[in-house]
Amino acid sequence: MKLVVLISGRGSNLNAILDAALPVEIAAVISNRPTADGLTLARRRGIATHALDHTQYPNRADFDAALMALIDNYQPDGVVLAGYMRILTDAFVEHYSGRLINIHPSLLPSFPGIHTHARALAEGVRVHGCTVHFVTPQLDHGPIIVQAAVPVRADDTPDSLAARVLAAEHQVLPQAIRWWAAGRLVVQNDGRVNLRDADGSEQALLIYG
Ligand code: NHR
Ligand code: GAR
Repeated sequence: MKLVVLISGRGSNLNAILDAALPVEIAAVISNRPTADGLTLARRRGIATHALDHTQYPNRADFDAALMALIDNYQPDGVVLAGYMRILTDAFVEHYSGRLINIHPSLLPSFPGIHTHARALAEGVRVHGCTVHFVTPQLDHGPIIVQAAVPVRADDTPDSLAARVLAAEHQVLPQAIRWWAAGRLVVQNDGRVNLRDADGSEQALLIYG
């Protein structure tokens, strides 16, 4: 399976994908922010990188069209949003329908969008986490592939909670890609994801402590 990974910043999820030594080819890493540390990390590993600066485009449609053209040069089987911070147009999402997944830092459908950790703390939830899902035009509402739950502690700050969730992200995103590359993910007609030949509760990771 050939993948293109989209990032916006640090790239720790990208790093987790690379460290997992998955049976996939990461053909390119693209960031909408030219200064993203994840680009440096990818370059060091000999992966083709591109910075496509969204501030240089007049609108989202033009930016996404350029992004699509860049991605399609690589003819990927899949595109992974790994900390990608720009909302994508319907045209983009439809072009990669069934070939686009995202790691989101909350237990969807709770807390779609940004600033998820601060919002989770403000609501007083006791369990938080992350979700890998197929991307659909409706933001953070696509078919759920896998989720990981982590406890929220009384003394958590958005940063301490984000760090706990991030460690969980680094486990479930490579796992989701492994399943995807093995052809085990089937989006059913009811919009739910079936994991072929699953032997239990593999699609839920529960972290205690
Ligand atoms: N696009 C679509 N159509 N559907 C999804 O499910 C998407 C998507 C684009 C990105 C990732 C998502 C996340 O996991 C994602 C899912 C960015 C924003 C956002 O508000 C929201 C959700 C996600 C990514 N971005 C602002 C924007 O104006 C910019 C915020 C910033 O730069 O800090 O694009 O959370
Ligand atoms: C991750 O927590 C990811 O879930 C989140 O940004 C972080 C990126 O970290 N994504 C979003 O918030 C998408 N809106 P990374 O660059 O180190 O992988």
